[in-house]
Amino acid sequence: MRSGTVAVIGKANAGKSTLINVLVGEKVAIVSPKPQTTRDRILGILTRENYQIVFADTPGIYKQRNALTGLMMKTTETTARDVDAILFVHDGHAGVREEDTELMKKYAELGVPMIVAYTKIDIMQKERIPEDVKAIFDAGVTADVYPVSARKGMRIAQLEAAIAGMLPEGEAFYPEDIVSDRSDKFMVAELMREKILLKYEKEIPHGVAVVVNTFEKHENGTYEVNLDIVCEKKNHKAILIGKQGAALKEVASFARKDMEKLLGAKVFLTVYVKVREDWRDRGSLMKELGYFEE
Ligand SMILES: Nc1nc2c(ncn2[C@@H]2O[C@H](COP(=O)(O)OP(=O)(O)O)[C@@H](O)[C@H]2O)c(=O)[nH]1
Ligand SMILES: [Mg+2]
Repeated sequence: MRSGTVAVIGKANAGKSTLINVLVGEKVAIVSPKPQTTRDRILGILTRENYQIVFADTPGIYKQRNALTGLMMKTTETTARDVDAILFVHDGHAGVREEDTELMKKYAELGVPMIVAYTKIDIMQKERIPEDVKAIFDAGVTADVYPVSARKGMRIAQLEAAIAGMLPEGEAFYPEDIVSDRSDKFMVAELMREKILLKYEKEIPHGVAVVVNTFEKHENGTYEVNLDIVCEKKNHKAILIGKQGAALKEVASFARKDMEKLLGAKVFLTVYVKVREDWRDRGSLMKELGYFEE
């Protein structure tokens, strides 16, 4: 038996969370076309007969802009140092630039085995793949490169085998039916945040935190969920709610459907929008909203 933890590293939007979801075979991390979708470290666990891979999804590599992105970058850095292997995810569709190969080298040199997943090959010209792989080698990156598509599930089995091959011998750490280290309550908040990321533009989704106040299962099997969407500005609140509440009603309804899929039961969802001025710059407020410094 092999087992170990794999840090999933790469730029914002590279496709890290999507890749973990397909490897694990369940949605353990939310996904959106916007950067800063993943804020916390989340574990996704894949158990087979001969190995257990514990993927640590990370917020990705950021320039520090405020206390939240600062904490997100720190989460990425500490995760990369404290694992058995690194899976560096590169968006192949975006091309290979020097800054990309420099980043790959930086992580390859940490002394932890690393491979590169070159993803999104479903939306790019196939001819470019060998040229890019060569460019990565020529730049001096000492890691094997695996072209894949998470969205279309292309070449995922090869990537999985390569990742398993990097892990040390050892017993499984988690029971085989566990796919995530996060609670249903956490995932419910994340699903709400995902729908906000998908629906609203610009600063609005990045300034939002979701706080679950009630998460209760009733005797008849249904769930009651009450949550707050906390935003940074009064005008953001107005946009979030929309004309006669139409926008909020729509996102809440999308989120509720996903929550029902996750929980396998009917969900009664109540959502309030609250304003906490500039919470992303205030450590104490961040803590209150569920973002901790460890
Ligand atoms: N076409 C395509 N899009 C992808 C693929 N993987 C991820 N994406 C998209 O890329 C965006 C960012 O994905 P996400 O997993 O949130 O990236 P992360 O920030 O690295 O975790 C989302 O819109 C995904 O749907 C892929 O293999 N092919
Ligand atoms: Mg992510």
